[in-house]
Amino acid sequence: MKLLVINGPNINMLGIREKDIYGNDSFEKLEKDIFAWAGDMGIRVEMFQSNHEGAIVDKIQEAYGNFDGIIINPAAYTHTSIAILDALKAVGIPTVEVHISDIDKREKFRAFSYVSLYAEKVIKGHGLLGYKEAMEYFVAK
Ligand code: CA2
Repeated sequence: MKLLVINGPNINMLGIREKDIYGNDSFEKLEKDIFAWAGDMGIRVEMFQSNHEGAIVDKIQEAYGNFDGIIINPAAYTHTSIAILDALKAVGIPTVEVHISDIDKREKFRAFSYVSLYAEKVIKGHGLLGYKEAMEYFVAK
């Protein structure tokens, strides 16, 4: 099984500020953890991070026919991007949406997610372990 893990804008800044919300771990630590978990689970993962909406749409389109699942934390684009929602719908790849924080318990504008209209599972507020949970979900499927 091959999964594509996509992280949106500013996730590469993890561990630098807002540690009370996103924790102390860096983005590099998250990448290392994801590859280690993938090794343990016997699956392959590719990781992609971008601060640009169009680049994320391009990556989702390129995933067509090449991945069994997508794990996506669209970050701020969660709440704004119909383009990312449409790209996910266009490729039809099973998708799990992950949020490090619990977006339902923060500012009102974070509670709505376009991507949730497509994602078959949404994991929020479980910190970086949410990505592991998403991987386990695909393995169990
Ligand atoms: O909780 C999540 O995973 C989010 O997707 C993270 C996004 C936020 O816009 C979403 O509403 C919820 C933010 C990504 C990281 O932002 C940082 C800001 C400052 C310092 C480090 C990271």
